[in-house]
Amino acid sequence: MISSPLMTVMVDAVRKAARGLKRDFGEVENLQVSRKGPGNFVSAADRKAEAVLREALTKARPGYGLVMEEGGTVEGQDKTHTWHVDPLDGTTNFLHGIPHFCISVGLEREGTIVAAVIYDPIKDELFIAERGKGAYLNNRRLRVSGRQDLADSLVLYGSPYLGRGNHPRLLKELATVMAVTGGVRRFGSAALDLASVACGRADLYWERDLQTWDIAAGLLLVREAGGFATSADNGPDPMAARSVACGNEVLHRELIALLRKANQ
Ligand code: 2AM
Ligand code: CA
Repeated sequence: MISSPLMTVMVDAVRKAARGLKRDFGEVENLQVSRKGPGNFVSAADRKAEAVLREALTKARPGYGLVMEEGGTVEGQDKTHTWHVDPLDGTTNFLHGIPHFCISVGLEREGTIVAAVIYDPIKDELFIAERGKGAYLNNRRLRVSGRQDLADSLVLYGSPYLGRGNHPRLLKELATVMAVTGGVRRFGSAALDLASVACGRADLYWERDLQTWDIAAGLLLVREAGGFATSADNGPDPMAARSVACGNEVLHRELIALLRKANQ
């Protein structure tokens, strides 16, 4: 387990915001049957969670900048530190009453992610990592899977929202990956997908058209768990590229080759 003042700040903030989200999720389940659905209610829940996170993080570290899904970018006096905050990753799941979503908070220091918290309030799973100190799920140290054969591997992916990204490209990539791997899953939370690779539940994950708050925390989890994470085009900086491919060293290399082949 990691105990540091920084981790305490992050975990406290995330747990506080999660209490509200969990309560609101209970309400969403009741709203499914209404004609309009729970759309506005979910937007409000998302904004409330973000406000809680923003207040707690800013109170503890006043000068740090923030990049938030709802509130956009807030410059801080301290130009070396930036929080990347996703108050509700897996929004579509939440909206439809599917219990698979999380809060994700990553801290960037001069271009490097140094601390990460991802919390799934439904499963009560807290994923944390600090650069150089390892990654943990609750109190257990994490390690990416050791599988070496694509044929045995479970692969996660994500697809862009309607009207966004490049669907034909994804379909080519998916066909290429599906043809040679053990199975594919599309769970709908980039942060939890990265966390799943970090803890060895899934072997590989790739997705394009993401934002920094979707992946900041998860990237550190994967790397601190001994995994490799690049952009989907094998670039060194997924945050800049807004895409990710990750897994253990051997399977990551194979995934990159498959994605390249699909795009030829
Ligand atoms: P969200 O739930 O916060 O919207 C789904 O594939 C995953 O990608 C989710 O983590 C989703 O975050 C994220 N995502 C971010 N931008 C996206 C986009 N343009 N299209 C689809 N998913 C996106
Ligand atoms: Ca997100």
